[in-house]
Amino acid sequence: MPTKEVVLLDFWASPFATRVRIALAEKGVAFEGQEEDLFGGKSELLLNSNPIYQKVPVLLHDGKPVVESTNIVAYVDEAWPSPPLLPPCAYGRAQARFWADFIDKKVFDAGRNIWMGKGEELEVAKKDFIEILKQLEGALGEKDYFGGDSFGFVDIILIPMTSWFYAYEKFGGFKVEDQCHKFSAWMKKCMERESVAKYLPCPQKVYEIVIMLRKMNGIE
Ligand code: GS8
Repeated sequence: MPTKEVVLLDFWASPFATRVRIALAEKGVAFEGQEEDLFGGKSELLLNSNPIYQKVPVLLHDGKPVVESTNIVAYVDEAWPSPPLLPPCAYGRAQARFWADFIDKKVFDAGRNIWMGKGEELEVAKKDFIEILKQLEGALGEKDYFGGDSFGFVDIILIPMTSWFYAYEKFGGFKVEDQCHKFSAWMKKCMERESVAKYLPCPQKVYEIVIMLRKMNGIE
């Protein structure tokens, strides 16, 4: 059993685990990160605390596990209420949950279709990916952040995904910035935050992981 109050079962390149790191940093909560070896062998602690999915991240709060990153970020917001991440009104919260769910269902898988794709499949994957970013730009509107003036829940769910964009761009032969100006401006604004700058994985290192994943999937 971990003795620290807040322990995160982590993997540095995981955009899902990065969400939790950023959320804890925004709340000023000290935590102990335990890096998992996802390709070598998962710890007993991970297997026991997330028996259903056996995935990172897992947040252990006083030894009690919370799993699934969006669920964990919502838990962090309730357990440490200040500063709030979700909006105060019910409608704003419903909107935030809708977009978090959209991001969960769409962004990572669309990116994988790019780095796994070839020929016509790759062209379709790129088109789909840009379409998703355009839909997100629609949700952002003229606001600085998804929730309005301050960095919040949806920003935390989405920003870690962007550390994989460099790999998508390299394998897809395109630039997000050329096609989605508003999205790129939002990314840059988020990067200025200490929590994001500190915990976002290095895009070049993520690219190396993607090269490895392509090899593991038999793509050269
Ligand atoms: C996804 C976590 C996940 O895919 C969440 O927490 O939001 N819906 C979950 N974790 C990956 C690492 S990042 O790609 C993982 O732990 N994979 C190990 C495995 O699949 O065995």
